[in-house]
Amino acid sequence: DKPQIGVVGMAVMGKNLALNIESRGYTVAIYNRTGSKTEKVVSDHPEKHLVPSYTIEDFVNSLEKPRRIMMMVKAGKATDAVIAELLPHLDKGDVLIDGGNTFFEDTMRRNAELDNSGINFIGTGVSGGELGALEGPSMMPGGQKEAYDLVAPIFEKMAAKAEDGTPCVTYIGPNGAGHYVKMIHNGIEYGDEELIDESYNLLRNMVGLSVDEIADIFSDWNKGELDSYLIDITADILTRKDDLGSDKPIVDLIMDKGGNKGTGKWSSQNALALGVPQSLITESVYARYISVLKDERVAASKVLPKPEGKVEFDKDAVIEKIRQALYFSKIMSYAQGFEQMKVASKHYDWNLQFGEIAKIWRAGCIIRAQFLQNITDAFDKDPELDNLLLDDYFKDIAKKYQESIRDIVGLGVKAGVPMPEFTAAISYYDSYRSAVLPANLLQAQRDYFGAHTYERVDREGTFHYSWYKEQ
Ligand code: NBP
Repeated sequence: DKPQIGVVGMAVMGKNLALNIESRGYTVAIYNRTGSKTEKVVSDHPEKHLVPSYTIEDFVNSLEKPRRIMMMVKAGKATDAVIAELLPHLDKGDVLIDGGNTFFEDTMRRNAELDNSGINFIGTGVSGGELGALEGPSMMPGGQKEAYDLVAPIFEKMAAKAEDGTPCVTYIGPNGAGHYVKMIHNGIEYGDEELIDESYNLLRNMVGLSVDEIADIFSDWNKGELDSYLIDITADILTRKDDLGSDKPIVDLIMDKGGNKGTGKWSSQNALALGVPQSLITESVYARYISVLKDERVAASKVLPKPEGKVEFDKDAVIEKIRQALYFSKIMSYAQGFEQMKVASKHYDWNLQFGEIAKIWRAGCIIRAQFLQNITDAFDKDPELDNLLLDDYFKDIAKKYQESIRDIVGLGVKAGVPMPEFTAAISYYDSYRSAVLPANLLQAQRDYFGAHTYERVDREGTFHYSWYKEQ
């Protein structure tokens, strides 16, 4: 049998995806620019139905038609290079898939360019890291619908399965829609991580708990509403000791400089471009940026004073309040993420299905969590829901937990523990629920110095005030 699909790129992700697809009963063609990597995959897995090629032409010719080719190479120039090499050997109707972490605008461009040559192009988000790629990732494919239908049977088999057995993959929309949704997924992932890290910081530096005690708390939290992959791995991380010999928690030996590969920044940049509030993801990006200024922070810690007052609280009560503040903030973050996707869907004409998106994030991906079922339910009840906060379940949580986050933000500020995302969460909530904001004064200022005009609340039209005329 000719291979039903081929994978280009035999680094960790491509290799594991190829093995995953093979394990679902397919023969998989494999190719890598550096041939030794391809050889190694085959020699490490002699029993697998893998068909290696060492030239791009042989690789393309080895495939069943219409060809399905999945690229798992470094996003950016490498993707363009691989497309340019493949293109002369492809036929109309073939389906090229980019599974890299590609910027969605690149996918829109490539989709349009390839469409002109009759080649289908699917840009798909793949989440779940190395293990997800091997055992079943969450996948967010976008491109020509008829092309997706040609790969759907394979994608559905290779994707993670939610508890109800549904594969964590669905057609997201045309051109860049899949990579866009993956970008928002990653932005939300940044936000989730920062919220957990702020909670840890409060437990450690305000409540004064040990790393072991905090590990137990996260373990407990993982049994309730916060049940999620990221809380689970955090609890595990906090139990781990130094692997180089001391008995210290490993977390105390890891340098506090946060890295990033840009997807959080892309989400924030896009939110700014579309005019959507996205303060939580953005604060989580900034939190990484300020963490990198380690030397400056160390110097500043010696000259800038800490708060003088002491904070007082009941320990058990404050731990529960931090849990509630975390869940409340997580809901604000997802409310903003889905709001951004709603605006993007209209702007780029994608017709995104938000309930389906929440559904495919229930398993396989890094943000998998029990509460995604609540988001799915909310959009099932009302596909046109303006904001998650208006759904009964989320409205009720906000009502029950808002006092806790107010208390925690108050205490944290008084204790001098930075909580940029908690603070952004309660500010967003208060802005969103305010019938009147001080933008009336803002409009007056703009009209005063720049004659930018304003609308009035009591009559139609555009107005300008004679600010420079004596009254
Ligand atoms: P890398 O992102 O490290 O890319 C390495 C692969 O790209 C190798 O196969 C390499 O071939 C190939 N490549 C490069 Br670099 N330049 C090339 C060129 N000019 N022409 C042809 N091939 C080229 O691999 P990865 O970590 O497996 O990730 C693959 C994709 O999946 C990336 O887009 C990544 O962002 C995305 N992703 C990664 C994760 C994760 O957890 N790591 C999760 C989800 C998505 P060579 O062997 O010849 O150098």
